[in-house]
Amino acid sequence: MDIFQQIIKFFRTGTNFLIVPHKRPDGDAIGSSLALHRIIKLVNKNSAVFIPEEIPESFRFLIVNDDIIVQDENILSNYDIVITLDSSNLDRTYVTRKIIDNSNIIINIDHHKTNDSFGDINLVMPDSSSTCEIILKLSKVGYLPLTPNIANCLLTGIFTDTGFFRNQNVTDATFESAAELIRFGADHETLISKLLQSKTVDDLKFHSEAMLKSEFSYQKQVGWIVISKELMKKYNINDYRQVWGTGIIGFLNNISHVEVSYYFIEVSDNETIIEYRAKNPHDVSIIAKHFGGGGHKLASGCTINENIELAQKKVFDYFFNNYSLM
Ligand SMILES: [Mn+2]
Repeated sequence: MDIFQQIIKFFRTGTNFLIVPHKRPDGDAIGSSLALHRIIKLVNKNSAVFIPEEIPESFRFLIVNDDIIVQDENILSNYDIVITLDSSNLDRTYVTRKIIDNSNIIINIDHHKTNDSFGDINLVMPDSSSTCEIILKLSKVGYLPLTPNIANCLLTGIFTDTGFFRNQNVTDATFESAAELIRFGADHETLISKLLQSKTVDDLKFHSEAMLKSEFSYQKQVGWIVISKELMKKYNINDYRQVWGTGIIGFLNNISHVEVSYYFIEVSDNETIIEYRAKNPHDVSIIAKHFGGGGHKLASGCTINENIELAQKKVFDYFFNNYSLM
């Protein structure tokens, strides 16, 4: 039996499902989680989504009233089947020891090529644009229900993970998936407006000042921006996770001579997140993985438990010694 059929069988035989996306969930993680959650409920099974942090403001419009999103692990009801979405390794998910002990099986559905197949069942499709595209395929193979609300969630993940069809992960299948979702009732105009045209004045001012701080090296092929807590605070970014919503991450790649760009985000005195974005043929997943992170060839990230200056030093030391590999 192929993996699709194996997973679909669980939707028939299982009873209680727990859906777990990756930490700091993005559009693909949230979209695929909400979509699969609703699909499972429509086939009359119990399902809950476990996200123990605030869902970013920019994706909250996707949530509908009867979605069950649990923030506190202690109030999770019974579950036997855990499905992780869009996570390349177990550490990237919110799955805890207790969740592993309480469940019978972990199904890992993902599209990161760095996925280490941590599940009991692994549906990993690195050629897929997004986890949402895999969920669409799963629903078609299994004749599972697709409503306009589900289609909206899946199209959101395709939009955000492909940078609205600009990234290298886009294939003819991506456009076909999007067309199919629109036929199932996804409202692409509303999604584009909610996802792209919902920034605040502070977001744009923050973006401008971050650009003024950009630096370049290596014949200007490498660009980076250091995003301090102070800079965030100046523009009312009270939570570092809002930085992604401002559109600054990856923005330096709009410059013709930039091949690779880095974004250092100060989380605390001993925690720095680094996001990497590249143009073909570079592969920044190598550097993210070196520091315990993961992601894709052209978009990856990691966390370094150092202050922002030391984190920069570590990344640059490694990067400039290994640039030819990337
Ligand atoms: Mn994804």
